[in-house]
Amino acid sequence: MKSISLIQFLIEERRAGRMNAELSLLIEVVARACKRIAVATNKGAIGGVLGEAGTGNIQGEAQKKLDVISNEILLEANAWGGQLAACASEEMEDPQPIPDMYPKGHHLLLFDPLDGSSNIDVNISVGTIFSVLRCPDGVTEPKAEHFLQEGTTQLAAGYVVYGPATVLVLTFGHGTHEFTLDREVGSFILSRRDIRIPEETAEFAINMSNQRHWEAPMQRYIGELLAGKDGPRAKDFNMRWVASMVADVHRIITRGGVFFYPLDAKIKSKGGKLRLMYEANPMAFIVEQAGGAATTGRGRILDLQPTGLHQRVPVFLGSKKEVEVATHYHVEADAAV
Ligand code: AFP
Repeated sequence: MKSISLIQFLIEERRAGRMNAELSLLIEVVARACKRIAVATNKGAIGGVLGEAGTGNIQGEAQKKLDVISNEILLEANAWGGQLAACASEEMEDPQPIPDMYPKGHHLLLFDPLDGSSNIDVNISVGTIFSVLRCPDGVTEPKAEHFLQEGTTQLAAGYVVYGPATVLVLTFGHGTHEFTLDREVGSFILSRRDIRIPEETAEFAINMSNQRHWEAPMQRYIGELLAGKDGPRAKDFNMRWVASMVADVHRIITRGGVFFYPLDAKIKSKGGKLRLMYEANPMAFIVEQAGGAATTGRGRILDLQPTGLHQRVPVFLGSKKEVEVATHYHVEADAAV
């Protein structure tokens, strides 16, 4: 098969009228920035990039050096291109405007610059997650409220996994596609087009150590999976948990499965663990475009009206059948109250 680079793929999508020039340039800029983050993460201890940065972020989390480095790489790369009106990041309380000396574009970019950073020092896959929105017409100095758009309005979403291979997975509403970084050439090459997630699966991902804090419907659902073929589901299920959402989702994009970070008594006051704008929404768009499903346990994630830039939500995503069963148990329990 003749190899198709990301740039060629984007040009073909533009010619087919499925995306405009400004958006495809923005995707190229983000992909190029992620190549620089891949170089930084690959250096590990000999690059002096492991360990704590000594600073904290808006989430009250200690920042890793690579959290800060990745954030700066993405901000710097996207400042001068002319495709953006502003950026927002997991690592920054407020949106970052585009410096006045550079032309402004019509897009807003949100990102988790380094997802799974608690895994960096132990050399487990981490990643970057991003989401692209349209900047509301007439808005020249975007504020947080201008980013609070439903996930259904995303123009593009993607993630890069920095693992044994560096892989970019992307959607802009016409299917979900995978590109693998050819380190020799320095280009992302199309490795899978129009990915489909199997509707059925026998593999689930959840942090089991939180079990005692889960709501009753989640206890029931996971209890039935663990009961296996002798239980009500009459099928054995296997479990995986990397604790890097990008890696857990990439496994599901690759071979199916279901991922949960449900609401539990420990995080109830926060509304969940994972962030809506730069974790749940982009992953939901990617998964749905690959034939999967993504809910909060009570409703479709992409239909949520955001209320805050760093808002947290419960996340159920992956193979459609299992997301539907788990969601049904929650909706049914709520109806019975
Ligand atoms: P960090 O970026 O702080 O490591 O958090 C990773 C994450 O947001 C997501 O990638 C994982 O799915 C989830 O948190 C892991 O949570 P637990 O540490 O509770 O397993």
